[in-house]
Amino acid sequence: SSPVELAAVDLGATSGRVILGRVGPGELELRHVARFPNEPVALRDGLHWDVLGLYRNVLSGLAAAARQSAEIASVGIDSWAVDYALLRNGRMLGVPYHYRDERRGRRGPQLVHDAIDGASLFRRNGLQHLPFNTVYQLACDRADGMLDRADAMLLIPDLLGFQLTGTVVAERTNASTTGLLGAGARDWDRELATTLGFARELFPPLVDPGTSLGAVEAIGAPLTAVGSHDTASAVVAIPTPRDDIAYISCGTWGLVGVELEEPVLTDAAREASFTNEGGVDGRVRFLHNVMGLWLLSESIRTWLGPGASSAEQSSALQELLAQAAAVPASVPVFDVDDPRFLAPGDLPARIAAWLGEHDLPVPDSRPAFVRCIVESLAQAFADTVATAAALSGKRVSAIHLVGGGALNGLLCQATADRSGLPVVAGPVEATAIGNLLVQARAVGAISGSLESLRAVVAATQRPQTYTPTTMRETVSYG
Ligand code: LRH
Repeated sequence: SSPVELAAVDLGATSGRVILGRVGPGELELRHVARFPNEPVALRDGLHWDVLGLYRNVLSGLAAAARQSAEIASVGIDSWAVDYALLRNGRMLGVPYHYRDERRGRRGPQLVHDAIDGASLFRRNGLQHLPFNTVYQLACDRADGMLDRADAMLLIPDLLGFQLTGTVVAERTNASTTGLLGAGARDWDRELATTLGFARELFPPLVDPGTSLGAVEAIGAPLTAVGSHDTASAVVAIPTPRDDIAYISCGTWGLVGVELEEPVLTDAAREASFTNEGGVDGRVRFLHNVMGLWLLSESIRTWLGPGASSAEQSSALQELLAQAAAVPASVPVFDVDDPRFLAPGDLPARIAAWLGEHDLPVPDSRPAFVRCIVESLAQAFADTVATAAALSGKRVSAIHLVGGGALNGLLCQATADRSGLPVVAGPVEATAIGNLLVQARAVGAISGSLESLRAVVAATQRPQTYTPTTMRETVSYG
């Protein structure tokens, strides 16, 4: 088979991109075509995604891709998980909410747990309790009377795919983050939906990654379902076929875990806040959501004020990281997973309050603050890798860190030091690569198991290895 050109649309919580890929056996080349910010909008009723702006940018990005490529064989879309639009007769009912909306986060779990307790829910859906899981958000919509008129619930990539093709489906890896798929069978849990008062028709037919979803007329290529949950695509692109590794998909979130064949539905897994999300090819992504680079980006946003552009924010971050490298690693460490850090706003003040409550010193400069965040993240990454190994019984001899976090050398080294394991960092564009590889296999340009897709990544990408220095003194909290 000969190489093909494919387009990946990858939407993250802070920015989106359209990337062209040339993929064939042992071949993988990326060309960045478009990059655009993804800025939430606060309305009176809460925090929303600007889905129309995103769709417009996807369309113009795809048009630019079509101009730059002789022939695009397929398009694939992935984004962050859990969020959705409600529709009736193909028409959107309102603007999708952002998972960081605080009010819904407070109401949803209570509404659901009135009908089913957390432990029973975990046994059914295998998901980590996050206050924004789709099941909780839908419970808010139901309480607000918003489900009365809806005849479909489409997750963000499925929503954009529907606008491009008219096809109504639910891609399975992303659907696994709703809390409404059975952990074992990976089909909609109709009984659970009925218990919660959600109509059957809300949930579209499930499709697996690799399914062709119809033509995108604007560019004369078919849309192919990929691991449309960005984390599922990122895990496809881990640059090794080896099994004895843990991964960290590090962007806004740090998704830390291992890949398994079967879910782990034990009480211990639930108590450790582990999740069993659906991976490509039926694998299980057994992981825990660590708060991630959000802690850095939101702190910078607070320090620079609301007027700063995303370019100004990222150059401020680079500068502070360089200064933070000179701060000793023996800064205090806080629990990055405290839910108080979830909502947008003044994070440095909330971190300072956490440290004060735990009788720990508050860093006295911005570089020291940044170092404190980096070390706290690294400690959580290290602890979570150890817990993933213990809960799954899997041997872990290296950590693969993929995504934007791979550019953060301070964080990669701190993770190596605090875990005592080598950290192999990269590729940065793992999500787009996973998206492209699944498309390439679907159109026949490459073939084989996930391991052989990963071998293509290993053969073409150059990750950087961070070796642990002798374990420094590790600080524990709580
Ligand atoms: C990362 C991510 C993560 C989800 C969160 C909502 O982008 O998809 O896997 O838990 O966003």
